Amino acid sequence: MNAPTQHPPAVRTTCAYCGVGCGVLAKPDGRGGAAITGDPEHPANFGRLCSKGSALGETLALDTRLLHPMRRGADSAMARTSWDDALDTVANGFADVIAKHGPDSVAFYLSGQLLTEDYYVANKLMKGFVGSANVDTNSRLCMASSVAGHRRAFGSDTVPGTYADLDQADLIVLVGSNAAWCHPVLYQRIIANKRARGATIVVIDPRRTASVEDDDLHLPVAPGMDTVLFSGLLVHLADTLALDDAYLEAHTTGLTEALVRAREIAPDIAATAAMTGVDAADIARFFALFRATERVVTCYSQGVNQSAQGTDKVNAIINCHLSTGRIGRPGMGPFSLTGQPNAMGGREVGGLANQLAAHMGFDAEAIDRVGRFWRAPNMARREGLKAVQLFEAIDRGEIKALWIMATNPAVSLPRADVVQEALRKLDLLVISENVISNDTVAAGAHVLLPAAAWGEKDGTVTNSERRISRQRAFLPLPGEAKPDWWSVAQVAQRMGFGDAFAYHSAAQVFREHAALSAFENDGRRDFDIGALADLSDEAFNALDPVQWPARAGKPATDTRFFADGHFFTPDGRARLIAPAMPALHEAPSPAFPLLLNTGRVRDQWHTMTRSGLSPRLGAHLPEPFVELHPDDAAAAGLKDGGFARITTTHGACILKVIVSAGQRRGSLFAPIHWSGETAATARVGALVAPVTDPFSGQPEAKATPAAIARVDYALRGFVLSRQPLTLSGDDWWARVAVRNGAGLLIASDEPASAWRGRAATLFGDGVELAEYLDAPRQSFRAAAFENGRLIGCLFVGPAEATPTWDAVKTLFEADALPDRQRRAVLSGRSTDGVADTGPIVCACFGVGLTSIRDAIESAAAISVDDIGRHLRAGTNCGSCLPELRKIVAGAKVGETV
Ligand SMILES: Nc1nc2c(c(=O)[nH]1)N[C@H]1C(S)=C(S)[C@@H](COP(=O)(O)OP(=O)(O)OC[C@H]3O[C@@H](n4cnc5c(=O)[nH]c(N)nc54)[C@H](O)[C@@H]3O)O[C@H]1N2
Ligand SMILES: Nc1nc2c(c(=O)[nH]1)N[C@H]1C(S)=C(S)[C@@H](COP(=O)(O)OP(=O)(O)OC[C@H]3O[C@@H](n4cnc5c(=O)[nH]c(N)nc54)[C@H](O)[C@@H]3O)O[C@H]1N2
Ligand code: SF4
Ligand SMILES: [Mo]
Repeated sequence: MNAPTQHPPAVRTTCAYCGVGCGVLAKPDGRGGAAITGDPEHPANFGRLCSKGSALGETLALDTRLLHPMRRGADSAMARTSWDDALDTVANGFADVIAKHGPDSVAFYLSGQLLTEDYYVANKLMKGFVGSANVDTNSRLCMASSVAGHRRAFGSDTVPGTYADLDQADLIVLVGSNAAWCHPVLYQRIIANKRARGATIVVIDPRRTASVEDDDLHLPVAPGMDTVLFSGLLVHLADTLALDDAYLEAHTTGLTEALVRAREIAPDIAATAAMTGVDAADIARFFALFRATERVVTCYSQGVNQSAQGTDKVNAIINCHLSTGRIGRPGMGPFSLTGQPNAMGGREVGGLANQLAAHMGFDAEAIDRVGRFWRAPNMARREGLKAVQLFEAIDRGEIKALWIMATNPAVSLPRADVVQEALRKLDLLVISENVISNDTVAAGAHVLLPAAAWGEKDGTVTNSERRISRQRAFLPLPGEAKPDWWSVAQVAQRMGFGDAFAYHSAAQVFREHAALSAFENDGRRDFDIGALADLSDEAFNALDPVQWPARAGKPATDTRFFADGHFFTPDGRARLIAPAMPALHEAPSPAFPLLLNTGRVRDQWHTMTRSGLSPRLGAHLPEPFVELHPDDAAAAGLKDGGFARITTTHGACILKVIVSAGQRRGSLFAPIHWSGETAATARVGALVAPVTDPFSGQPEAKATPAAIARVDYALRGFVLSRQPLTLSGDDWWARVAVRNGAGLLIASDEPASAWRGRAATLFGDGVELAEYLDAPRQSFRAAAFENGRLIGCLFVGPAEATPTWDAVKTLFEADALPDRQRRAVLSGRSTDGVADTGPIVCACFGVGLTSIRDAIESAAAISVDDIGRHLRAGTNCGSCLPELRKIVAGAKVGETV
């Protein structure tokens, strides 16, 4: 019947990952997979994809998926159940708790990875029908400070600019944004502007990241001190008569207070330099550049938002744009880069506990308006609990029933171990998930609901430039998976709210959401997509990417906001805000002398439930690590490639050490991606303090006082197996995706002889083991064969002579091995000349550092372009170009990189 067609049509959809919101063409292969390419017609990427987007096809397998509803039995074990039973359990469970303890004893915890339609239905159920505003989202950990800053300055949560501004700017300031790794396609657009038009780039980040090229100005600001820098800039602009007095007079209020405060915080360049730790000459250069350049875009992300002073940082930045009138015109403006694919959609529906719906707050007029529109019997009348407070209330037993959708809080919230324990206290924990296990599921759900995943979902997402794009299904729903909006609507119906939740399609939900945005709006609210409220199902299916505002009856002309100088405050004027004097929430102490900064790496996404499935992505930075400055490493006796225990008041981790001069002295950087599922001891969120910004409630994730100490393991090595394996005991391990199997990188204090005993247990009885033990040298190698097929490898050796796995991995990944290769496995080399390419730099073509260095040393390549011609590295998605440039530059000055 449904035989795979030879040339199935490509489906236009949107990338599963970041807020750039790239258009993707997915061509199903008829066997559950798909070929993925960039959509040349999508205005966010014009056909480009980064390494993560390009590898989406490697993440579609169903092995780790939750495919059926599950319910916890009397014996505490999870067992498969019917949708009917699962939905009844959720509906009755919530109704019981509400009846006994009131509406504020229940909560939803949502995510910027939900579709707008999922988000809308969940928000409506809680805020209009349950009668509580306890709906918060992982956007609280992500964009909340930008939202609060926008609302203080503009009276609305508006991102004024568009991506085209990045093509037209002459100065682009990246503040707390590692866009080269986190918004790669946008970063390539910035670099294209630099190359073509000579735009200048300034990067403000305590670390020298991949986003800093040699000729860029890098200001290694002391953690948390951005407000000082931008206060100093405001003072400089005022003192050098660079303010736009006419604009300030016509369109703003608050300059005097903001400037008086800025002078208190940062009276001059010397004071700014002293507090930020940045060289005074570099600060002067930045100030002069900003002053002299009309077309400036200031992009900011988590180095700004995720901070105990995040909202003030946002306003300190916006103050500089408002006071120079550089907003709402081509090539200029403050630009908050959103993280998740639908961070913006979540804000549009009101997914945050302090928003109601459609960019309306909890004023009486808005409550009345939304209540009438929804015909809601039970409107929430005040703000609900924000994420960190919400989980504290769970820990205290005040919240008794929680529904988590599309987020993994037992990894991603501060004090993640405490969060994981708190979840166990709930009377009812419902989790809607794509995967059958993660650290949150491991906390013990009562009901698990299988959700449609990327590739199966159907609805809309909004990117950083307010552009709404369709995510379209190109694969059938597997097992009994269902869209998230469907499960919420089903539960609502079972709670007695059938009329308001009789949805049968995403299109129907979208139309209602669009109608609410326009309801009694008349231009008073920024968010208005009334023009889309009457889309037919066909038109919704065919919808091209569209930017808001899209007001009914108004042509979509210039999509920048504030070009007319009108803002959404009561008096229509923008507000300059006086920030507080910034201070670290907790200064380093003798016990915890360093500051732990946490963030992202190029090829992993959050808790790795999707990106962790791709062998290509796993090759770039395969192990959880901590990066620190050579001086701090020397003081702690740490060596590059060794291990260290990082400790804070809240928890501890053991991570691989990377020593890098790009780190600021006194700072540690550790990625957030590894969890209890993917590593032995790398739950970095467990170390983070639960401190929040006073306005946004967003947690500080970049500056927790920490200590570091060396850890030595006697042996190091790796395991490759066809089935995923876990190690018990005190061994250190990290899981890595490999083709046709699973990999573990390991470190251990058990002697080689003990590993010989473990090999048989690891690979199972009845396999044929080829072994090699050199006890005096502490080296053991085993290859396991089943019917002549290589099914496992275990290599351990002394830490000074760690066996590398590249050649063995290549042999293992090949499905059928010729005899001579089979014999060669234990040598750790291939006889076919499969060279050890070294750590992977280019994920698209699997090109490693050794190959690149060889090409440079043999003079075959002297530039990044040559490397592309000889090895293809960097010629597909371009995500590795920043690293290639560093390697070439390093080789030129004879450095090792
Ligand atoms: N590869 C990849 N890309 C992603 C994601 C991912 O998981 N992986 N996640 C997406 C999501 S949800 C988000 S929110 C974005 C985040 O994107 P980014 O915000 O760019 O990423 P982060 O690495 O969290 O932090 C950015 C930088 O802030 C710096 N920083 C720390 N403290 C300070 C400070 O006090 N001041 C300043 N100026 N800088 C500071 C850090 O050193 C870091 O380099 O990325 C999105 N894109
Ligand atoms: N220390 C520290 N902590 C941080 C950060 C940091 O920089 N430092 N960054 C913060 C930020 S900005 C963010 S955005 C968060 C991200 O943190 P999380 O949201 O916790 O991380 P994810 O791995 O993206 O979790 C998404 C989960 O939802 C599932 N999922 C994906 N799509 C769907 C879907 O459509 N439906 C359903 N039901 N499930 C789905 C996935 O399988 C996965 O388990 O982490 C935050 N935490
Ligand atoms: S930049 Fe990369 S991760 Fe982000 S949307 Fe585009 S392809 Fe996806
Ligand atoms: Mo985020």
